[in-house]
Amino acid sequence: MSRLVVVSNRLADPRKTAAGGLAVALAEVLNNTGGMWFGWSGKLVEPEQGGVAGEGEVHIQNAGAVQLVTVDLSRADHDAYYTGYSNGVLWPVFHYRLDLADFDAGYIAGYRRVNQMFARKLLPLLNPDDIIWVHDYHLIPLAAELRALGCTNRIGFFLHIPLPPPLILAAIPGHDWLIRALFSYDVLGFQSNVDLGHFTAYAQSEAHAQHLGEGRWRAFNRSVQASAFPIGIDVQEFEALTQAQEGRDMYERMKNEYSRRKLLVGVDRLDYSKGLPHRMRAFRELLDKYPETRKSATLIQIASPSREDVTAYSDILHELESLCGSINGDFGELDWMPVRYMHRVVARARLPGLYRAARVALVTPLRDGMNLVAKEFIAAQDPDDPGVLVLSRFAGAAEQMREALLVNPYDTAGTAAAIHLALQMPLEERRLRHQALLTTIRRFDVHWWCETFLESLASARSEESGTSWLRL
Ligand code: ADQ
Repeated sequence: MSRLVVVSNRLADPRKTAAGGLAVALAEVLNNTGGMWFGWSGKLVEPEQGGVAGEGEVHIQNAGAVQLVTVDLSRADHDAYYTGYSNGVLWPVFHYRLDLADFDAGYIAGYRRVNQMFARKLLPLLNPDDIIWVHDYHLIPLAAELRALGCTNRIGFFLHIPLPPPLILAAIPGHDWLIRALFSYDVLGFQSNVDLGHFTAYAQSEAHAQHLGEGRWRAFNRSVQASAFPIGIDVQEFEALTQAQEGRDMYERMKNEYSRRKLLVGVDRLDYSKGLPHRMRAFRELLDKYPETRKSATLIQIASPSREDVTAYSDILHELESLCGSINGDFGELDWMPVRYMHRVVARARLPGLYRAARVALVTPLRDGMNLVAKEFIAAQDPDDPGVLVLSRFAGAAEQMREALLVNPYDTAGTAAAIHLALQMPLEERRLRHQALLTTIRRFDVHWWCETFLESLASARSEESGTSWLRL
């Protein structure tokens, strides 16, 4: 069996519960193949500490059978590659937010420099038959840089965030370079059929790619297999967390605390793609339009700190604080506060108890690659008395989770009406919807995702024989 090498911007220690389902699932495959996980160490080296652009010290440590290999970044590289190009250009544009993109011409050079450095550091550690799986938008050009150094391994890429339509992509200076770089992979994985459709539309209209059938595309002297592989969660692991002591304690505490009210819950990273202000406006509309929900509904909104050095993120923080404050100010009573907002991370072991105690989950991003909170909420429910998922049609998860109450988060009145419906939904309908959703997330769990992607990558090579990798 070939060794698996996973490359991502950051690594999670697979031995820790806090790492979450994705890290656990990847660790399982990495463990089985004695694999390697490669990425940024998280360490920043300032110029006065000797940090030089395009250079970084490599650290190697073992976690069981898995080798963790990390590279430090200089301040200049971090600012251009991570804050600048990845989070200042690719993240907003891929989430359809051209208005928030900062197209500083210097960022792309730093982005390329770090991808080149990763390729240089990774190449000597590779065996000829290793399978390489690259993750996410930080590392789009990595395969092209590895190929330029002579690497002939199978390389796959999975994009965790959405891919926008060609006309939005075309706003990025250098978009043709980015998409051309995707053709250095053997397999491309997207979260949804919508994203896949955007890739193929771009491939045809801008790159004049030729369709070879069954999802294979040829352009720039290379062919690539492109498919949708919607990411899932580890349902069994999440159910076990729900039944564990901490999960049960949290559930009991929440049930007692909110015994007279119906609990609504939102759990997100504090990111403008998650639609938090829109959600608060819809909740306000609910209290306004449906007075019976006052005093009977409480929304707990957890928003974990994220990328606080980017201006758009501090703007969203202030907007959210002000919206929550005004809802509580206008509707709150001595014995009831409509919104409990917390700007922090909740320990992973406690999330299932919180989800299970909630009657409704609000997962209403403006755009999201998948959104795993939607799936975690379903996995944590009591099948005999389950809560209801209110889900944005713009989350990748909406493609699979049709039995949720799908909403348009830009439509404040429509979202408020859906939340009202969710709060009123009879038990029988809640059970039926939950059962259908649970069946889907069980079938397409994170193990399915890993296996189908890797099977596709393993079979990619035989079809590809005879192609010159180096002609790019
Ligand atoms: P994220 O945007 O980070 O990931 P998401 O899928 O919503 O988004 O959440 C990932 C994990 O973070 C979940 O396990 C969730 O429980 C946890 N989490 C989120 N907020 C939290 C909080 N406040 N406290 C504790 N835990 C929290 C990107 C894409 C998504 C895609 C994932 C996986 O943006 O669209 O689903 O990758 O591919």
